[in-house]
Amino acid sequence: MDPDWLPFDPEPSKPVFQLPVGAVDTHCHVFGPAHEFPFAAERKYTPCDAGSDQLWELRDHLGFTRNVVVQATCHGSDNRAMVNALESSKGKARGVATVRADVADEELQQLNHAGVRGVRFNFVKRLADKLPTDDLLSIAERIAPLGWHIVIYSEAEELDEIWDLITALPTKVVVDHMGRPDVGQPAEGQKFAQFIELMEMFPNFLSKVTCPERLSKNGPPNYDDFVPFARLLVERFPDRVLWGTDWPHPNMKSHMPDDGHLVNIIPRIAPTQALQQALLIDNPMGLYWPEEG
Ligand code: 0GY
Repeated sequence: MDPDWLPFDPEPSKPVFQLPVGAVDTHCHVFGPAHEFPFAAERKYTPCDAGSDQLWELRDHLGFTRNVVVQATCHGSDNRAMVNALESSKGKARGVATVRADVADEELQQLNHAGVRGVRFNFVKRLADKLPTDDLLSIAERIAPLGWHIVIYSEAEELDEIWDLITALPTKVVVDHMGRPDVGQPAEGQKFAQFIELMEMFPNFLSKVTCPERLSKNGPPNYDDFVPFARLLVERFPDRVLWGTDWPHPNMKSHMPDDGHLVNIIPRIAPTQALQQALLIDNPMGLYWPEEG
């Protein structure tokens, strides 16, 4: 593990907000354990181990019913740790994979069978080497017939650069962490307006209203500056938002959040029962378990 790595909180508080039965944590990861699932040679960080058993313990402690496990960049395009987590969840987890353009059809079929429903394109330079646009488009064309979607991770400043590429994608597109806005700016201000415009212009786009711990400058336990951004999206696009913990919170440097506190933010960004039902159950179920709808 990197010398400055902050491990996840092993004893998060019990949230005061009671999650509705059926709630889905749509953004979490597994790391290793490294002795079983070694990290990728091309990784940009080496985390602590954070295996699926610990993730299921957290799920039960917080009161979630299901998870979406997003392939972490420290495992590159070796999806075995994530797939192992899906298998051990007994149907209670679906996944988002990382694949390269030369991925075999057979591997895509196996991932689909294991419960993968999307791929992630990571544009954050500190996390992953850039994939050529042609490769991304070819991956998009290969996964579209499976009914998968594409998850985009980028910084707000990169939106201009990637706009044409992401708006041309033939699938549903999920943007991580609201496109990482600067929450020191007003939520109604000019900078976030570009992201709202993206959501308005392209109805195939969804946003995760996630990562107060990463975006907030006010910090824990209330993360006040994060709230207006997430609430604006939840209220304006109630059927196109998703929530997740981001456990085990890779690359946090300022502090390690208490996951119970993160759950307590939900009623502040989704203040009515109808908004909570959409955010926590209907939207993720439609994307990851449509057959149960
Ligand atoms: C996140 C954020 C980060 C890392 C990863 O896959 C990853 O390594 O997603 C980050 O460092 O900002 O969404 O988990």
